[in-house]
Amino acid sequence: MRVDVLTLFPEAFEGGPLDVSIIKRAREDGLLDLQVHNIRDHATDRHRSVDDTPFGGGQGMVMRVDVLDRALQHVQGQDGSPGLVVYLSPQGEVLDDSLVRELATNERLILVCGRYEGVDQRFVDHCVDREVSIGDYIVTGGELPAMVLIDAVARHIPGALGDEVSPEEESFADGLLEHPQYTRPAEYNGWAVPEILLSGHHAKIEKWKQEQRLERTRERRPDLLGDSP
Ligand code: 4HQ
Repeated sequence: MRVDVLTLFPEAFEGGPLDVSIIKRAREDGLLDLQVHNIRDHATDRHRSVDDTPFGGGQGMVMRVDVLDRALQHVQGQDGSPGLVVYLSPQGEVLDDSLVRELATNERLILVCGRYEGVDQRFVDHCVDREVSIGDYIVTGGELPAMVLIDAVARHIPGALGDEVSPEEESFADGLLEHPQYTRPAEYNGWAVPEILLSGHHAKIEKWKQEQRLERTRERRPDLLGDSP
């Protein structure tokens, strides 16, 4: 899978979470081809402007449609497939497991990261296929949301999880939270691990884990079970 990122801060993608662990290996193994591009390279005036004041007034600056469109056309021309163009914004549909899986079916994604007050609406209307939010809160730019999306999507590329993590056990598909986890020592500071986990009764342990998952989901995220909180 190829993922292109359009950003004013390409350095935000260097030496971060996409350069370690599972995602680092997926890139090294050629399963994920991440290409980061600087939107400013497509500015045309002598000040290399990428933003301007909003029509109709209001605070802050808006990213220019002409610069964004030139950047996008340039990047789309680098590959046979135009890719699915995704703009990260709080106005988008909220990212969840089903949207992550859907995005992961694309051979190419182009992620557009906004800064300031966002991008000119004409870019969204004419150039963007999907507007996606990582949740109902504001971050400073689309770069962190893009990294979250790339990480979550890359985990669904066949072979990306290698053999230390099973795609089956990591699944969110049955819509339940995970059971609690414990490791040695079996007792610390008088804090004991649930006895059942030390019993060796495999079937009973599996039943206990499933009960824990259901109980936790009912308690913490009843919305996942279709119940009101
Ligand atoms: N922003 N999910 C405003 C977000 C965001 C989010 C990114 C802030 C875009 C212009 N993006 N910029 N939440 O808060 O995706």
